[in-house]
Amino acid sequence: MHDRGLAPRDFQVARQEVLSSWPTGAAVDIEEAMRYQRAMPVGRRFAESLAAARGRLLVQPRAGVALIEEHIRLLKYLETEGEADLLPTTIDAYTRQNRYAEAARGIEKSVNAGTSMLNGFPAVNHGVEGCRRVTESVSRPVQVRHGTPDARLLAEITLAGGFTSFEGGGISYNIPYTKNVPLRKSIADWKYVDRLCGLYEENGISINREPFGPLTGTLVPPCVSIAVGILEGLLALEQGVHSLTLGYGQGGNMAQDIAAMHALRELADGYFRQAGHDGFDLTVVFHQWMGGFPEDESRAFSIICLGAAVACLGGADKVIVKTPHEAMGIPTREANAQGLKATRQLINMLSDQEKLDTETVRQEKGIIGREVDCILKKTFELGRGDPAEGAAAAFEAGVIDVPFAPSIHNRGRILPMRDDEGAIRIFNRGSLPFDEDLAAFHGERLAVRARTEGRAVSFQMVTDDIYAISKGRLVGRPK
Ligand code: 8ZB
Repeated sequence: MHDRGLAPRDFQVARQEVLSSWPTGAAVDIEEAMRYQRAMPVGRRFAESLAAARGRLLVQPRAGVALIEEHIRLLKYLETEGEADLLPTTIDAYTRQNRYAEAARGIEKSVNAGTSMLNGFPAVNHGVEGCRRVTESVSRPVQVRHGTPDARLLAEITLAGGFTSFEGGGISYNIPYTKNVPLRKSIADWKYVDRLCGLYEENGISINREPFGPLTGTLVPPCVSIAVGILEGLLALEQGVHSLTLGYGQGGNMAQDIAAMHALRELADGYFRQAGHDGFDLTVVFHQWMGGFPEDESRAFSIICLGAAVACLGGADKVIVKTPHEAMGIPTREANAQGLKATRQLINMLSDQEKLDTETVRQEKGIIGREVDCILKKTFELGRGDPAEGAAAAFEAGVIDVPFAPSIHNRGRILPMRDDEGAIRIFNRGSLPFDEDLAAFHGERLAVRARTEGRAVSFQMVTDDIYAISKGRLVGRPK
């Protein structure tokens, strides 16, 4: 197998630079951090909790506020009142952009205001000791959730701070989140993050890694999300990551969503083994609807519960929950717990039932498999077998194309829309390397909808679809 692991010497040089780039970096002593992690109770370890749950669907919220004590109270509430299995720490937007001086002002303002003036927890500013106070205060594993293209310092500080899982990837935390960051730069910076996790791993400390599956959360075809997840998975495994969770965001059509979850697990497993990896621990996470929500809380619960059902029927290991406040912004802790409880009720009721496996689900899974194979075959050709070079070249060529992404390094030429049953299909495939049969399949499905609605397939359908769910429907039908 080709060894693409970051060279030890390059990694050491980069670490010095990263740790000296902001004062709190100096407190990271990796030997001491490993001793600290090794002494943590197994109940607060993410990878071990995922592995121990096999078959039982775990529930996790998103949450993060500016101040340590306030953040601890929030997590404790979600753990006790919300009965969350796994806890998050959502990082604020300044920290995600490495703007630590502004994060510091946000902390100051929050102290003065007596409430959070940041949209998440500024972990870099709070430093190793601040992070340890958080992770030590709860009895569940805590994951870092963010959206950071260069997360090297954030990873150093949070892993030394007792976090045991780290979300993101060089593609999924660049393309949907930034405008100008070159893909080759973010992929290189994430090799550092994965190598850091790999280093902990080699020292007997498992750190779970979770690429961000939903991407823009806006009519993303399953094949695009899955292809990116597999590439980021390969990049993580190459650096020595062992516990890997790949994600998928709810699209809305149940058969397609269930099929996508099964396809994600099976395809990823196949590609990883084909690349010579084994002994990895792969789990899958389902994200409840990442698109626009209605303001009406009862209607929001309906979307949350459909997501909970599909997560269960699709065999997810974990579900990330939304809240009835989604349309309004950051939820109160009470609303957050409500989302958790609604999800839990549904999961409990479905867990006693047999999994659904219909002909339609099998068909959808077959289609997704062929699509992903087309995309990845071309990607590996372009990269001569290297997933990093392949990913960069594939985005340049539009072989991978994420709809509605802000990045200039994404072609943005594909046009996805819903078919007559609400499944996400592709109207204009841009440069996605589909064969003729696949292209024809998408066209046929969209023609059925056009007939039903008595209008031609057009960009108007895309716009209608984007707002449909928040207006109470799945498919954006004409009035
Ligand atoms: C890409 C993820 C977006 C989702 C939620 C948003 C949205 C962001 C926080 C948060 C609770 C926070 N989100 N920041 N939820 N606390 N600090 O992530 O509402 O659903």
